[in-house]
Amino acid sequence: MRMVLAAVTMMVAACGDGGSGSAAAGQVAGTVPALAAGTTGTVHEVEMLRTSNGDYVFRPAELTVKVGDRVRWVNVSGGPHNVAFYAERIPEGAKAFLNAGMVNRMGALTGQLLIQPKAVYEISFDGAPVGTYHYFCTPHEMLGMKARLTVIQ
Ligand SMILES: [Cu+2]
Repeated sequence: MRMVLAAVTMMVAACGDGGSGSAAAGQVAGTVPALAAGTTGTVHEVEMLRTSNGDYVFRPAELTVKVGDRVRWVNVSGGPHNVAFYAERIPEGAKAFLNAGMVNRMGALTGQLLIQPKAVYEISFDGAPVGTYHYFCTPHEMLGMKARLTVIQ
């Protein structure tokens, strides 16, 4: 019986998607989540929210990621929010890169609105031009909902 249990445990571990909280932390850290092909980097989360002061913010407002990483924006509160990049404030070549890589765009460099709480929007920076990307939230730009992302090699 003990051997059967061990075999089942190994199968779950091999799948890597069992949602098992009992796996050793070291094993989890070495596991690459199922993402788009070629994406092996870290996933960074940025919250989109309305603070208790009534400010609309991306948190963190400044983030540095590596080429190959992904950024996942999460609608926490105060939505709808989105991610839209300033065409003149992104690196050379980034416009074409983003327009090709942003899913469900509302327009050039403009991601879809996230309406439901906890809705997410992800962009892979695999192959992205390095440099600083300035972006904002279309509904709340005038309220100062702006941030920047720096992509390094
Ligand atoms: Cu917003």
